[in-house]
Amino acid sequence: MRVPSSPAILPFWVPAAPAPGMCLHLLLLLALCWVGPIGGTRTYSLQGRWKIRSGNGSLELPGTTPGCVHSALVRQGLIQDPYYRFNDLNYRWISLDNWTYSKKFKIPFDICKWQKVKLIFEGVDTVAEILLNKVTIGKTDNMFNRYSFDITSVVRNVNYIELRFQSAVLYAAQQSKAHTRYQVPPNCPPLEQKGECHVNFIRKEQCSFSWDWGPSFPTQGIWKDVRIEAYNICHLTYFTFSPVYDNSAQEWNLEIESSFDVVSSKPVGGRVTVAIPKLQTQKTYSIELQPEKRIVKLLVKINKVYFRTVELVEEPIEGSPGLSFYFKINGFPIFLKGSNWIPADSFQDRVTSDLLRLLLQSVVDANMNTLRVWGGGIYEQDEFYEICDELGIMIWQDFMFACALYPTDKSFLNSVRAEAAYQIRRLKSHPSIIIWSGNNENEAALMKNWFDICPSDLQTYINDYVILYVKNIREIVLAGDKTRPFITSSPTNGVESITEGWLSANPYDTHFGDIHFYDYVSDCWNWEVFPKARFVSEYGYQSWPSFSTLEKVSSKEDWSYTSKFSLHRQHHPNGTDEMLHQAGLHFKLPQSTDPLRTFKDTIYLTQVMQAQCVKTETEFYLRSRSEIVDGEGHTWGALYWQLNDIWQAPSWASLEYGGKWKMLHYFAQHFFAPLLPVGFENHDVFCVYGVSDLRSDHRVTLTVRVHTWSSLELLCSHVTGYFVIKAGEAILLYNEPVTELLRRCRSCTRQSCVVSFYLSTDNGLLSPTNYHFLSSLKEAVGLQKAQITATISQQNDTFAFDLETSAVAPFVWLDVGSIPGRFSDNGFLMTEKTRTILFYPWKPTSKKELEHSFHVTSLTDIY
Ligand code: BMA
Repeated sequence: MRVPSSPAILPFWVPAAPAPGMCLHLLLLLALCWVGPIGGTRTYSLQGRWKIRSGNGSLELPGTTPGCVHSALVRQGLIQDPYYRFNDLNYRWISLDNWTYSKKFKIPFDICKWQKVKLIFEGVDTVAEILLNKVTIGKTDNMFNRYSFDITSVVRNVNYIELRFQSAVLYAAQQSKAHTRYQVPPNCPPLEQKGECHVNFIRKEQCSFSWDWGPSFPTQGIWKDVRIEAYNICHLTYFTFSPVYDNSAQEWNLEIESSFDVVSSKPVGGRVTVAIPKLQTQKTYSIELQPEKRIVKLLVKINKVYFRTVELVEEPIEGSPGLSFYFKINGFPIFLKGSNWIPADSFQDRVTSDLLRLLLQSVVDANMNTLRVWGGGIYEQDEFYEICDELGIMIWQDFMFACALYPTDKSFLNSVRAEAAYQIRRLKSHPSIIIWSGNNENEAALMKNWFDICPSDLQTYINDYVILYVKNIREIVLAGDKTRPFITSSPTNGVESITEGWLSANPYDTHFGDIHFYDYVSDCWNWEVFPKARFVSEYGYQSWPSFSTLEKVSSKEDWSYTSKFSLHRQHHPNGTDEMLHQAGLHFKLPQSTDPLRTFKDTIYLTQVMQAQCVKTETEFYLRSRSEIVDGEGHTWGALYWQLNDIWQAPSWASLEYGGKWKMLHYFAQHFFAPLLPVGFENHDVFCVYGVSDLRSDHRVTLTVRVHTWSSLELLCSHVTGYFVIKAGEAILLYNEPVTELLRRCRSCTRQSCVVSFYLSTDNGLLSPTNYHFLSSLKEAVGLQKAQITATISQQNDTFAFDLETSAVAPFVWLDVGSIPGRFSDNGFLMTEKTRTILFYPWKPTSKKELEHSFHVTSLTDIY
């Protein structure tokens, strides 16, 4: 008898924000008992030390598995940190070489006693020929696939294994060249990205050939587990499950799928016991398996508990052409608020459990409930999804295709088919995943003709698109998982795209599906520039990471906004100018005569600009959920681009490489709060909406305050009567012409005053305090240089920063450099003389260390 892996299942699973519901972890155990001779499995891990050799043998070094060549070279001191300065270019040779991994090993049990022996790779990156004892046993060409090779006839007690890799860059070029019938664009990334070409011809992390926020490091190596499995009679190769609701019996069943390799030449009889101890559920089934590969499906009735359900609702909306696009989780409409996830590092072996937990905890701490695992990266590690299950983070899971067209020749399709089937099987038991999506922006790329395709050739590419995402991936998804929706692309028009033949003339139609929206030119403080769409799954603005993050990978001569280094790290064409343009619309640009000071001030200002822009845009989407204006609205999702960074560079991220929170992340904590007042102007009328993601209706009052820039004394305050905000709703609570508001508050002008406001419920709940600027801050009158001091004290595991200011201070930014941790709030508008902010360290630190590293900046410091 043996007990295979025992994944946790999470019935009645509720997304984290706003109020975590009951999340019950159940342990599912599958126990097998064969009738007849004793079977069994022995496993031997091949993780650990391997030998790595360069193509011509000039370099030989030890390497660790899981890992890659770059990491091995770093560990041996043969190269520096690949992220340091221009090392991405200096180390390009590594990915252009063809490396070999090898290992001699002795199996610690008598291999002859086993009928079947398999070599299993959970992940090979990417193109390799595999030899065991000098015999080729197979080839790999897809880093997203799991490979299992039968080595029964080749394996001995002492063995020599080799993986002869081919450079991913050279392989991609070769594949593209061999595709002679027509080109499959894009050929190469924009020059600014300093990347490699033809990434669409290899099933490898697409951004590893560079992206507009990331470097080119096309790694080679064994990036996941590798082991030998030996067994007799019969072997369970995997088991997975999904909850299925039986409508007629009105009860839940657990559909368990298990796959067996029956080695015995005769049928094998046995018993399978499914046990869920927490539910006191245990059932035993008798099975008989014929020789060869067998799949067994069992249906187990589940009492008492409910499972997470998901529904993507696309239905007509009154007063609006088109269809809705929103998610119902457990029967309740949920506004998806969050951001987009990219790989946490170019070298996956550096992504530790601690780092994953830290990044995902930051998602929850910022009141997000959803992440989109973007299609240009990787299907994440098991642990990523396990943590999301646990923390209640919903996942929009893309398939790994992005911003490109793809070939559909037989071998490519076979590889993708195996990848899709495997990933569905691996991931479908995670309740955190709520939707599968075929690709990132490839419907848009075709229909908006990003790659200048001749109209007469378009049909060829459309056919390829339908073959890949509809006839293959979609079919595999639907066959493997009936519990979640599938859409072919993001953005897409959903069922409207299907009606138009799977590709819509305008995938950015605000009346259907999701959209991506980027506009770096228009004034982001003006909400009228944003689309009133059903669901916005990408939007954002760039900023620079903090100086303490950049300092680690740069040297003195790099520390200016226009240095060679700064330009090198900016992969988005025109990105540098766009940030300054947007910041310049509302702020004075830093002018210090000290270049280092100007650099630091500019970093600060780009973060202010980004935070303010994404805030305005997100708040617009949040308040557009309950209304239709000119046929548009009913917005039920806002996922900004992007959550995290892959290295230290300017990007759209709100978390820096390593996890430090940018100002935007602190802002997200506010604008994604479950109860939020949103202020804005509509033709000189100041309006406030109340937005609620609370689970029940609430009686609220709104407090509106007016402050003058020139004094810490409050000018005036007004509290409204009671309003009821229904669960999940956004309603107008307040509107007053700005002139009247100013007149009421003595000598106020747009330039001299600022408005703040918050909601309070009658059971004591408070929203964050929000604010509205009545003019650009470069025109503000009365702002004084604020002297802000902090007294730091330790309170158990946290530290209190007691702040005192001499004047009203916008965008107060507390920084403790490289000390890992986050503040309870940051980047805030300080309108009161004192305020206490907490610092939550992620590693042990001391008051002394914090005092030493502490620095505070507010807007007037950079003027
Ligand atoms: C979208 C994303 C990414 C990109 C981002 C910013 O296109 O899907 O490809 O990084 O915009 O340009």
